[in-house]
Amino acid sequence: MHAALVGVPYSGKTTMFAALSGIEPGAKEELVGVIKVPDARVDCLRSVFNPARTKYAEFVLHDFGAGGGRNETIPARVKNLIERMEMLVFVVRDFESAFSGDPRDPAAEYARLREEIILADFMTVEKRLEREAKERRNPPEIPVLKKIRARLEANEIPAVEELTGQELGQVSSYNLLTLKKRVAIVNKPEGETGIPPALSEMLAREKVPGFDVSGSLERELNDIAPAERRAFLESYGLRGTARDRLLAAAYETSGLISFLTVGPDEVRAWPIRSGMTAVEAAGKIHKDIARGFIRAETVPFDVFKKHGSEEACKEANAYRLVGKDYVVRDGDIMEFRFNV
Ligand SMILES: Nc1nc2c(ncn2[C@@H]2O[C@H](COP(=O)(O)OP(=O)(O)OP(=O)(O)O)[C@@H](O)[C@H]2O)c(=O)[nH]1
Ligand SMILES: [Mg+2]
Repeated sequence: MHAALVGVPYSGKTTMFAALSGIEPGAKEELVGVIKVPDARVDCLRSVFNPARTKYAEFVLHDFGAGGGRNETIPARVKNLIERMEMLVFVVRDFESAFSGDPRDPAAEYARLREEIILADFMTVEKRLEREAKERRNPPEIPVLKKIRARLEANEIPAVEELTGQELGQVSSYNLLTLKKRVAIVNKPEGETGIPPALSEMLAREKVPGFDVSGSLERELNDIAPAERRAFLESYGLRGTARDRLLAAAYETSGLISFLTVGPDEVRAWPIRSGMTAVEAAGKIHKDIARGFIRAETVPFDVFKKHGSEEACKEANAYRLVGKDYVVRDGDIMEFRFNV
């Protein structure tokens, strides 16, 4: 999963990048941080299998800097870059800033970002439809684009649930910003918490998960020994880090789950969309495994843990044989049988 921090200048994107990724950035404009998604199931399986490699799911965070003019909400250069992301993480400022000319108004800032992605997509869609009106080639995505344009014209974010998987596929090459998953982070001063009601209402209306963080405070965690971080956060009344909350929000809003693979070579978590079948999950590992799929053996992690080992699971008949259409569940340990 690739996500970009998006916000107006001085909202604290780079501060948040450092806080969330644990990486202290240098002067580079464009920052990439790989966050390993903590997973107690992987920790446990690692202790059982003692594998050569352990791989956690990864969440890749990008900060594309500001660039462009100071008055632009999202500069064109950044817009081109965030098009390639799967998720937008909006950062809105809720602290007094000596740099920004704007007042402290996180709801207004969020509204600006929201308008900006609506406008950007409207222009993309409108341009395409205008060209189509001249060319009259009638490609299959035209009705979908019209549906989307109607939403955007009404200043609404098109609801992904209203489009079928096929329709989404037809417009996927347009990389529309409003069809991406969104999460909002409210950047608070140290010691303050809470999302202002005007903003929470906006977020709730469009089902965008949001949470409040003091970016500069959480960034200080980078200078604190890991063992002391929890006590530091608790002294500010905080439970869990900004990173944990971002990952939880991101997984929830994208409907992501993980299945697991185990063995002496590797214990690994594989993030997939909830609802994927065994053969689709196999394809995440390798196309050949999906192509030559015969069946899979699976056991839920909790059941595995209860028995404690592969041998004990086999003795207890805990493994299930499943076919291509089996819907994979969060925490399933999967072993695929295939022909190449
Ligand atoms: N008081 C306070 N200041 C903050 C906080 N987060 C960031 N700042 C300050 O606000 C300024 C801008 O922060 P950045 O993290 O550089 O903001 P940015 O969004 O990356 O800015 P550009 O990349 O220039 O658009 C810096 O001086 C930060 O120290 C915060 O939570 N509280
Ligand atoms: Mg920055």
